Amino acid sequence: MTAPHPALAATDPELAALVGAEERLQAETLRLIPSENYVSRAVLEASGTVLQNKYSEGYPGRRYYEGQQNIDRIETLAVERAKALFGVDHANVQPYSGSPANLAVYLAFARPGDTVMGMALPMGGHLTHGWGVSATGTWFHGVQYGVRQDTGLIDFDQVRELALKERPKVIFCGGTALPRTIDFAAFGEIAREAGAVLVADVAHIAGLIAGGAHPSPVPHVDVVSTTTHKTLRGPRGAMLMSREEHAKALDKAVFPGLQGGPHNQTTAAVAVALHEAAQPSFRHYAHAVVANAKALAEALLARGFDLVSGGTDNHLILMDLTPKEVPGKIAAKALDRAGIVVNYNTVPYDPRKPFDPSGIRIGTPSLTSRGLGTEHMAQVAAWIDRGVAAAGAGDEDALLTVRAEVAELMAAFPAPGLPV
Ligand code: DSN
Repeated sequence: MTAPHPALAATDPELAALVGAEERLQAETLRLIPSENYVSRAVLEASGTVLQNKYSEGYPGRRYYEGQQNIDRIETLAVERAKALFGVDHANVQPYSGSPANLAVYLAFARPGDTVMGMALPMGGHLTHGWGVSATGTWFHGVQYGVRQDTGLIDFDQVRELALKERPKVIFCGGTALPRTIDFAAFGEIAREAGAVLVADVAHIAGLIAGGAHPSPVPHVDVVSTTTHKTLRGPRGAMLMSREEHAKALDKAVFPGLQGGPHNQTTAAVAVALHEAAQPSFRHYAHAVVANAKALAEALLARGFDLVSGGTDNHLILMDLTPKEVPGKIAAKALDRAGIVVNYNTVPYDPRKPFDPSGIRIGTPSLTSRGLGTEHMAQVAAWIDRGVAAAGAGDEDALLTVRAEVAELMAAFPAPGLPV
C-alpha cells in the first residue's frame, strides 16, 4: 500500500517514504490513544490546499491584509458552523491548538500573579490548567483540585472549598484523563459563588457533546475551549466559544494578544469537520464511541484490570496496572510492539513518577471511526490482557503473535482518510 503523493515522492523521496510508513502504521495498528482519531479524506484535502499560501491577520471584514475575499467566507463558515453545532453566541476558530487557546483565556480574564484554578495534571487535568511546569502555573498562582482517592471522582467539596478560599479569577474544568461525565452545573454553581470566570476545556469530549453523547457545558460556563482534532475528528486546531459578552475579550486575546495570522488551511478543515459533525451519522458515531468504551471497560474489568473510577461514561479508560505488577511505561511500550498504541499515564495519587507512572490511558475514538463495534471489545480487551502479561513476562513472541492478529482485524476495517 503506497500513498499517492507523487509530487512529494519526486521532490523528497525520503520524506514521502516516512509519510507512507506512517500511513501503514496507522492502518495496521489498533490506535487506542483517546486524544487521537482518523480525519476524513475531505478534512485532509482541506488541510492541504492553497489556503496555505495566505496571511490573514485580523477577523473577517477587519483584516490587515488585502485579498481576503475567499478567506473571509471560509472563516465565517467555520464560525457559523461552530455556533450552530454547539449552540453558542460566539466562536473564535483561530487558536493554533488547545494550549494557545487556553493561554488566550488567561490573557482575556487574568493578569500575571493572579490566582487561577484547575484540575491537577496527575489527577487528570491539563498542563495549561495552572500546573507548575506550564507557563500557566508560573505566570499565575495555580491552585489545583483533584479526585477523591476512594471513588476516583472529582472532589466537589474540595473544589468549592478551594474556590471560596483562594478566589481564583479563572476556574478550568475538564481534562485529559477523566473517564466520567463532567458535572458542568456543579462547577457553574461554585464559580458563580466564587466570582470566577468558568472555562470548560472540552477538548477530549467536544465530539461527544456535538453528537449528544455528553451533556453540553454551554448553559453553565463562561467560555468553552476545545481542540478540533480529538473526538470532534477535525484537523489539529482549536476554538474558543462563549456568550456575546465575552466575545470581544476573547477575540482580542487571540489576535493581536497572542497570535499572528490564522492558519487558513486549518480553518477550512475545521469548517469541513464541523459540517461532518452536524450530520446524523456523527450522532451515531459519538454514541458508538461511548458504547464501545463501556463495553471495553466491562471486558477489562472481567479480566481483573483496575480502572480508575471503576469504568467510564465517555470515550476514555484510565487503567492502574499496579495490581498486574507491570509499570505503565513497560506495558505501553510492549503493547506498541504488539500493534496496540496507548500512552502511559499517571493515575490519581500515583506513587510513581510521571515519566514512569503506574497506568495507561486508552480510548475508543479511533477504532470507532474504523467501524469496530461493541462486539469487538472483548477481543480488544483480550489483546490488551495478553500484551500486559507478555510485558510482565518479557515474552516478545507473544507480542508478535498479538501484532499479527491485530493487523488481520484492522485490514478488515479500513481507516477513514488513509489510502486503501
Ligand atoms: N495531549 C493531549 C492528550 O493527549 O490528551 C492533551 O493536550
